[in-house]
Amino acid sequence: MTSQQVHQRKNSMTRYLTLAVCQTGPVQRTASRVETVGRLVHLLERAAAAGAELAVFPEMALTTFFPRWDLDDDSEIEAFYEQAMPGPTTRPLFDAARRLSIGFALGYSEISFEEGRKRRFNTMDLVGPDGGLVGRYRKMHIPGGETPRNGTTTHLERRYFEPGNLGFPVFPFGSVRVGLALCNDRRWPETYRMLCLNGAQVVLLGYNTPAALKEAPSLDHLRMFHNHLPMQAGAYQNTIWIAAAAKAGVEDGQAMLGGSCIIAPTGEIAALAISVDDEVVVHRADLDLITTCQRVNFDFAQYRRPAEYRLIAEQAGPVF
Ligand code: CDV
Repeated sequence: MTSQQVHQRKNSMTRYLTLAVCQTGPVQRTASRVETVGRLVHLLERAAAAGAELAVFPEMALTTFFPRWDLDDDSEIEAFYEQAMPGPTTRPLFDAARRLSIGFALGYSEISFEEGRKRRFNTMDLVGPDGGLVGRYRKMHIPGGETPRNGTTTHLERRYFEPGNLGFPVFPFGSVRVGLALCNDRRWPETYRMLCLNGAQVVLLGYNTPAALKEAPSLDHLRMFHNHLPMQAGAYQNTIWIAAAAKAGVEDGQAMLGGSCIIAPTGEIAALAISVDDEVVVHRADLDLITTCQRVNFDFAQYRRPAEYRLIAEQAGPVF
């Protein structure tokens, strides 16, 4: 067997999924949905041209990150939400997925009518390469408050969204199991562990993180570190690939962090965005690395002690 044949044989035995992170620059409030969806379609085309099979867009990719504002008028607020996915203006993205034969995950603000009432969720949909819905996730960890706190950054997600009610689902994407997460979810180890225990091999994550917070300016220099740290730990400790797409650049006067990346189950950043603008980052993810990392340290079935971890599920915070 020639060395090329050995290489080809090794490749055919190794399973890969080519991932794309579609970071966006700012989406200003003045931008129309048609204009923004056009940008996303262009990013998807670039991802597909680079060989990607699955792409992820940021949290609330269709609009400005409006929870930075103290808004009361319902019609003004609901202009940021989607009542149908796909709807007339988002349909071109689904058509592009089918045309390009690429899947994607899209974060957006969702209005749904359930249990006899109108409900608002911070949502991410996973769409297959046929343009069909594969699965839906609704953000679990909703940060901020319902009213502004004096002198600190306004972050009113809890006014605009209720916590997710769909658990931490994992969906089949071809032969790969994919979980979804949104922004603040990435800071909580429970997110990754729940997705891992549900069988995820790849987690797609979208986020909107301000580059500075008035609560603690002394920590501003750590914003990027605190962005990557929990995702790298989450990937390593749960032996998963993570593809995380940020909103970046100055959006309606607020600088958004960026730092979109693809992280391996080793905890290493395999690919990283270098701009604070629309950018596509691609990496051919070696899925066999998952089992290698499991073999080295994380044979869960053998070593985990679930009976000893009951407090994690029963108690929210420390009791002194
Ligand atoms: N969109 C978010 O969930 N943002 C939060 C912060 C900044 C409140 C985050 O964890 O990045």
